[in-house]
Amino acid sequence: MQAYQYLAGGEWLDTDEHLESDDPYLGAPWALIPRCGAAEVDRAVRAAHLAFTEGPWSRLTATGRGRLLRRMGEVLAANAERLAAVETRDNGKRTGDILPGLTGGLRDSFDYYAGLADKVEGTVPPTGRPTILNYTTPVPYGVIAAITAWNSPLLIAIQKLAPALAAGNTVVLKPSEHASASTLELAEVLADADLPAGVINVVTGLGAECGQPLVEHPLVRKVSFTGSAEGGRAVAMAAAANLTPCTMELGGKSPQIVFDDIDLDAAVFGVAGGIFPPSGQSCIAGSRALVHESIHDAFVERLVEVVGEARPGAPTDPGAHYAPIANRPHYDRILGHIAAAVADGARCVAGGGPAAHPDGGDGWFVEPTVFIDVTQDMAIAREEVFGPVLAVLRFTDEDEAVALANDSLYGLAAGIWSADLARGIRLAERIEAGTVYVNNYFDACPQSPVGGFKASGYGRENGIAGFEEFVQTRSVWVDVGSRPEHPFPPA
Ligand code: TXE
Repeated sequence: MQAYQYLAGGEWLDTDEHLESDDPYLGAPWALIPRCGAAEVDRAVRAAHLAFTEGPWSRLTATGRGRLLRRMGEVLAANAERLAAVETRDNGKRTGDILPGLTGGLRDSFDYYAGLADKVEGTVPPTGRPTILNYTTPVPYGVIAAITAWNSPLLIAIQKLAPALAAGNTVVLKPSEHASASTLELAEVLADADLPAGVINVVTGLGAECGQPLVEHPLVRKVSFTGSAEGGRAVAMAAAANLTPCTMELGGKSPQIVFDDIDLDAAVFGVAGGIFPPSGQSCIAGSRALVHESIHDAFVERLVEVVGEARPGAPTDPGAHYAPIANRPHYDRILGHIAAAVADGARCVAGGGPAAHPDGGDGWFVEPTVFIDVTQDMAIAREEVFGPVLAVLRFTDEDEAVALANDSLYGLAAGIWSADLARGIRLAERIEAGTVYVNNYFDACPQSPVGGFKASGYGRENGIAGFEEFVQTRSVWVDVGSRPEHPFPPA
């Protein structure tokens, strides 16, 4: 099996113990990742702190950082095949879904923030004080703890690295124990961009053993977390001990609202395409379909036909309609949600359980599954499955659709399918979600901020907002023309 090391201060290091990482297509371990604890975390954080306070990185100008980021985008694209292959092996994500990002959108992240690095400026507020020069400047935090989830480790890590480094911070990455390999190899690749040692560090291991000490470390100045709401709560509580600020990119239970004026195939293809290709393993997966009463039956009939045409395949196979679930615990979790939905009285009209492995192996495939007769009180309408399971509900008018959409702890994304764009925009203003799609789903780019409302998190990634998460404002008051009076003058 391939044995990985962790990265601290430019050195690749071993741990006494390792964790096995599974290949979900084989249903068997393929790699060993370091089981880091507090000692390894401390070594990585101190290396990041040293790189931030001394050495070449701390002396780089903003333009110099931008130049390095552009180089990072180049080496990312040059190593796209290698990185995509290791991520596919580690979490079963289709290679065809990873590659375009590495040569396109994620490379663009580095270029976008390279360009922004020396464009974010301070201000000179009009204080009205004749002898005072007051100005503000954006100041980097220092060491950023970037904790990521297993479904898209490269995408999630790069969305944090690019703005954090552009702003002048240094980073300690902690990928999920279920899929750490691609992040480790990303750090190896990015070192080819002549990054000074300690700017990017990677520790791997369990949330409680490795993630928690990272969040609690006194030299960590900001936490950027991507994961479940449950994980986010634990991290936010730990960060609160040191009053360390966080950004939280969490889960969702995103609705897709289908009106009776939309072409039926467009609606079915759009809704199915908004959850099933990544087997539902996307934070913004549109896992609730709210369908206008008048087209509900026709919509469901066509949806069942289309979903029935989905074929499982090897994640390296360009023809695979869907790939395995990323890890065994999550595979079991999804099957548990399906069983609970049946027990609650929802009616399964497509899928409903494990899918036959395309080559008869032991990997973890789940059929694209559709439930109808779902009511708002059912868990399948409220809890994030993070799997290929779509809950279909009915509505009769716009107000009911908005009420259903907003009746959720989450508020990450939403889709609106209607031929009436004015209605789409009108509803987008009423839905509690950080991203609303009208007649499309799943799009994203470095220029446009993403993030959640409510239990889906707080803070933003991508765009200028994503850069501003990694700087804090300092205000400086310079007295240029007076001298202090005696503070306690005699009566
Ligand atoms: O999350 P977990 P997973 C969400 C998605 C789903 C979840 C799946 O909606 O809910 O992520 O990813 C570390 N202290 N998003 O299962 O378990 C853990 O080791 C410190 C939303 O990985 O929360 C892992 O590295 N760290 C997202 C990371 O947290 C801890 C897009 C996430 O683990 C910890 C993708 C602790 N106490 C998935 N406990 C979005 N909104 O953009 C766990 N970890």
